[in-house]
Amino acid sequence: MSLAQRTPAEFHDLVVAGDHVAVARAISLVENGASAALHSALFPRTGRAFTIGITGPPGAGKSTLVDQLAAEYRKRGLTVGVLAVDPSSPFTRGALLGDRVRMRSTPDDQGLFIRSMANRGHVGGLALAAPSAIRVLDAAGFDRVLVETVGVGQSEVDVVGTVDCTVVVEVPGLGDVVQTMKAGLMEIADRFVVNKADREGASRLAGDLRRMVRERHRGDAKPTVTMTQAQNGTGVDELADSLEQFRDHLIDSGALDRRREENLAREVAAFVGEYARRRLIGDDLRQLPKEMLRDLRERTRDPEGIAAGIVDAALESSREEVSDVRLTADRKPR
Ligand SMILES: Nc1nc2c(ncn2[C@@H]2O[C@H](COP(=O)(O)OP(=O)(O)OP(=O)(O)O)[C@@H](O)[C@H]2O)c(=O)[nH]1
Ligand SMILES: [Mg+2]
Repeated sequence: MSLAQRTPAEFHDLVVAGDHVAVARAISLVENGASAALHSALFPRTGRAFTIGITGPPGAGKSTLVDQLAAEYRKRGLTVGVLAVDPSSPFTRGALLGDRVRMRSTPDDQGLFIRSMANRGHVGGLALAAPSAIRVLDAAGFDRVLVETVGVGQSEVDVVGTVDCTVVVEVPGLGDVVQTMKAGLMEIADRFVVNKADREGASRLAGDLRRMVRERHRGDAKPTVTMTQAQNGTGVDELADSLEQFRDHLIDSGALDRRREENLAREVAAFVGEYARRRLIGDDLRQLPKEMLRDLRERTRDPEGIAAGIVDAALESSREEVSDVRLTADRKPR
């Protein structure tokens, strides 16, 4: 039976059973923003997977590393879902980095699912679609979910705010620890990886990172620094060990629940913004009232002031509606 012939409930059951075709379809629905029923059906089934974001500059070897890490987890008997979140257009990136690695699932391994996600202009963009796609993989029962994304500061996608653990991948020759600090990576990294350890300067970079962590990091779970050669898998088992240690720490200390609660609350805030925007002004910005467009053009009111006005007016009128309803109810004859 094809997916199209299934009822929504049957479809959801297939996703939860980890059926690769159904999972792929569910992620497409999420990407296209047409999935409210799917979200509410799957959400209660989530929270089991440990989700790991792998971030770093273009060409650092993230895909190669994710590939190897997924293989390492499979060796350990764990199932893995992989999401490569790619905010840039295939035209610029593909041409720029002709040697980028594309990950592929092995068709006969039901325990490994790989999918890439690009911004196809859906409302809210990847920032809102990515956490939902991660949850599809979580609901599908994958033990570990790996999410590849380019580093902060270069991307509108804040995958970091949606995963349980963030790995920052650095490579020798692309920068130093001062840049790491400036880019705010110290704050987001739970684990550092120095990839391309076969290259000159790798040991020095790792040493500098370790020193920086010792000096600057507060809290009990200091980020580790692991050197890897993703190309041949060297260091990947050590990385998996350190990720599993971090997971144990998060669970034992109760920090995992706190982190997830914070992430979900942040997502709620993002959705409030998105829904309010959709409800109040829609997708076609030329549909803004003519006098607002004129005020903007003539620079008599600034964008923030107009936005605040729109939201305040909507809240005001809904408050009036509510009190109307109450008045009517009060007047009901007994
Ligand atoms: N020398 C060396 N090259 C590596 C290593 N790991 C990956 N590479 C190479 O680096 C290039 C880029 O690797 P990718 O895995 O595509 O890097 P990426 O970070 O996913 O790149 P984008 O997704 O385009 O940002 C490829 O040619 C890899 O073969 C390594 O440990 N040593
Ligand atoms: Mg990649």
